[in-house]
Amino acid sequence: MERTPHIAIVPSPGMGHLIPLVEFAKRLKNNHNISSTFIIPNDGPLSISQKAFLDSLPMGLNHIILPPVNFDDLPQDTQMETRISLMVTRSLDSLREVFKSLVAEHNMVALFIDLFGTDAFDVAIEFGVSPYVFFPSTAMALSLFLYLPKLDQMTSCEYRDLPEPVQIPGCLPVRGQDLLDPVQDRKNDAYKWVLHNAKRYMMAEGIAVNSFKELEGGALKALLEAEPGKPKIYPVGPLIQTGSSSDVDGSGCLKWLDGQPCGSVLYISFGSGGTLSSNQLNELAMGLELSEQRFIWVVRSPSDQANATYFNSHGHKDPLGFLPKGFLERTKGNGFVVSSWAPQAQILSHSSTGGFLTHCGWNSILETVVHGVPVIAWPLYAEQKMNAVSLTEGIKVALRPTVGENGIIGRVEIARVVKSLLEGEEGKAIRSRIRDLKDAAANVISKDGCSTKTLDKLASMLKNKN
Ligand code: UPG
Repeated sequence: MERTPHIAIVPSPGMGHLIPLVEFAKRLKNNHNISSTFIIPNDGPLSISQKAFLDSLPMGLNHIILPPVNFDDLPQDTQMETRISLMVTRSLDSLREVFKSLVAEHNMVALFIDLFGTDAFDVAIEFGVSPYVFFPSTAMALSLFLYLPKLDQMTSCEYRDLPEPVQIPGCLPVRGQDLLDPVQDRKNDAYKWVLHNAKRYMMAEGIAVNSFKELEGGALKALLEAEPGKPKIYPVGPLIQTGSSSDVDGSGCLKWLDGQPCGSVLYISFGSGGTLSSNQLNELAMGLELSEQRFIWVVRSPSDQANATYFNSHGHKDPLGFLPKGFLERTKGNGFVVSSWAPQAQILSHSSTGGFLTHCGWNSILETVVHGVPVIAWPLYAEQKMNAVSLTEGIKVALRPTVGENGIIGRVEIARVVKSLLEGEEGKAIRSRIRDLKDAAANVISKDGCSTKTLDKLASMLKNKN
C-alpha cells in the first residue's frame, strides 16, 4: 500500500463547488504531498465544463464518476438543495464500493465533503476515515449553518415573517427574506435537507472555509470561538481558480480585451447556473447599450427559473438569438458577447477589465477581490442575497441596482449603475477599497500569510493520522 496520505473528496455537483475544492486539493498536493481522489455523484452525464475540468486535473488528483442516481420519482419543482443532497444520499452504496478499493490502495486520512454531502460521513466513519467539511461559501453562511439548528428551535414562523432581522453570530443583521433560498420555505424538503446537513456538520473533525479575516472579520471571529463539540474551523481562503476552467479562448474575448483601454470594460456573468427572465435579459441589453460603456457579457438563454442552467451551463438553445433585435450590430466594437461560458479567471485578471456585474456567487466574489475589480451586485438565488448585503453594506465594494416594482431592474437604472461604477465618484471609492482588499488577499496567501499557515496546520493534522 502507498504511504503518501490520501484524501477522498465528494463535491456537490456544480462548477462553483468543484473549482475551489480542486484548488484546495492542489495546495494539499503541491505543498504537503497529500494526494486526493474526487468522487463525483451525479444524475446523468456531466456538463461540458465539468468534464473538461475533471479531465485536466493535475497528477496526484484523480477522479471517479459514480453511477448516476435515478430521480424519476422527484416532482418537477424539486429544489436544487434537495437534488444535491439526494444525489449524495442515493450514491452511498456506490460510494462504499469506491471506499473499499481506496482504503485497500491508499493511506486514507480523511473524507472532505462540501455543502450538502454530510450523509457521506457515515461511509467514511465505517472505514475509520475522518470526516471533514470544505465550505466553499462565506464564513457568514457557515455561521448561519452552525446556528440554524438553534434558530429553527427558537422560531415558529417563516424567517421572512420575522419582525426583526436575523442576528447570525458575528454578522451584520440580515432580513429574513435575504437569507439563503432554501430556508425561505420551512415546509419545503429543501429546508429539511439544509437543516439535516447543518446538524451533521457537528460530526466533522474540522471545517475549512474559503474566506479570510479582512473580508469577513466578524463572522470568522465568531466561528473561531471554541465551544464544546464544535468542529475546529480553518479559514484557508481565498482559494480561487488559477487557470481557466475552459483553457481555450474559443470566443476570442481575451484577444478583444487586449485592444481595450485599461480599466474600461465591465464583465457581466451570472456564474455557472444563473439565468435571467426574458424581460430582464432584454432590459439588461438595453441598459448596457444606454450606458455606452464597454462590456463582455456571458449570455445564457432566458428562463423564469433563476438557476436554470445550474446543472448544465451550456443549456440547449443558442442564447444569442434571445438578444434584442439589432443589439449585436449596434454594440459592435463597444461590447463583446460570449455564449454560455467564458474564461472568467483570465478576464478578471486582465488590465482592461474595470468592473464586474455578478450574481454574487462566492467564487466570483473571491476572484474579483483577488484581482481588485469593483462590483455591481445582482444576486439571483442560493445565498447570493446575503453575499450582496455583505458587499454593499459590510465591506462596501459594490453598487446594487434598485429592483423596480415589477420585479425587474430597468434599463435606465442599469445604465446609471454601470456608468457610476466605471466613471463616477462612487466607483472611484469602491475601486480604492477593493484594492486594499486585493493587497490583504495577497498577503494572507503569501508564504507566511495566515491562510497559508492555517492550511499548513490542517495538513499536519491530516498527516498525523498516518
Ligand atoms: N466561471 C467561469 N466561466 C463562466 C462562468 C463561471 O469560469 O462563464 C467560473 C467562475 O470563475 C467561478 C465559478 O465558475 O470560479 C462560478 O462560481 P460562483 O461564482 O461561486 O457561482 P456558482 O457557480 O453559481 O456557485 C454556487 C452557488 C453560489 C455559491 C457558490 C459557492 O450558486 O451562490 O456562492 O456555489 O458555494
